[in-house]
Amino acid sequence: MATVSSSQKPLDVEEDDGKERTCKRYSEIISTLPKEKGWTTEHMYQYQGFWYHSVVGLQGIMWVEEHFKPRHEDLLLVSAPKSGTTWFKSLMFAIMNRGQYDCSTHPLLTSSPHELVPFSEIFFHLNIPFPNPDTLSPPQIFHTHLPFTSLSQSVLDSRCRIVYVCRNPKDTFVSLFYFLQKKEEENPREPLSFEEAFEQFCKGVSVYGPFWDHVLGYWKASLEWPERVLFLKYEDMKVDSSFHLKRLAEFMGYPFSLEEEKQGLVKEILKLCSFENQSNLRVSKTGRFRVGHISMENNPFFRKGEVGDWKNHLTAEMAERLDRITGQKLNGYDLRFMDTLEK
Ligand code: PAP
Repeated sequence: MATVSSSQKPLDVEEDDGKERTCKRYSEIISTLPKEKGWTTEHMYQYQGFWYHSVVGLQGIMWVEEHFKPRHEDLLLVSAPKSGTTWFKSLMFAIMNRGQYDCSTHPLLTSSPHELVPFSEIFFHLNIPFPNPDTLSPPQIFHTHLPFTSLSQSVLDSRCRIVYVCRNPKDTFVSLFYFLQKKEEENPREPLSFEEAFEQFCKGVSVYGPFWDHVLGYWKASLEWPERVLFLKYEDMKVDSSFHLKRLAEFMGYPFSLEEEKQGLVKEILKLCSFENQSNLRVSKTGRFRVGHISMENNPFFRKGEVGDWKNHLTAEMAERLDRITGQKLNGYDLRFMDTLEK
């Protein structure tokens, strides 16, 4: 399969061999890749064993593979789409920057978490040398959806810490389907029906899918390098928030002191980042986030924020089928998903 080789070039699109030439080079590779009908785009492309939504998205991914070079002090948040990225971006930002802001002036009240923690895959499309690690003071938090096997050698060599968050496949599928529906107006073609999208998800043809391969890549890495990869679940953070927030802070290198705990800082951060609080902010309801010239509505990133909403959307047969696939794919690994909060 065609791949882009890793290099040590600086993180600067303009100093590259010209954006147009780079785009052309990537497009040539993309034209050779296996294709499938996309959920809301004409085609999805399979690259290094995973599926991608569009040519533009894949160009961004190839660029990250070639150029993204975090430093040792930086933190990388990784997630399969719709696994809790927005929530974990705010939690990690709030943990790292606590003490700098009080509750009334916190950037998380007026900015999208997607502005505060940049998404690496869009760097290429920004046309500016952003974010150039050499001009930013470490540490920074970056986010990517890249599968573990597609992380470049420079990410691995940096030995930066990686926080991976995942979510049960039934809620992830439902969340992804409705997110892409909301963005439908931006897409030229008729989106797949719920049933068609479900078929594709089961076959592994979903954005950054197969879902199970994405999760397993980081699960295995977390077992092999527990000091470098922290594996967290959306549902665990819902159920035992204080415990997992403290675990996250500890791993990031920002543990809560007893004094901070006594002052109620853990609870404060959880409240600030909660779905109830974040989804009701003006910036989330009507705002757009801007990174460089790219702008996107914040609202589609907040829907229900629940564990178990799949019950309102999947038939019993669909749920059984996904459970069966999950059982087969995770067979032999000590990894389970919680898909309901009911006992
Ligand atoms: P992304 O990977 O495309 O950035 P991501 O943030 O992972 O998206 O997914 C959005 C989901 O997280 C939505 O789930 P739902 O469709 O099942 O409702 C969204 O509601 C949920 N979400 C967003 N913010 C929070 C939050 N603060 N707490 C809990 N869930 C949240």
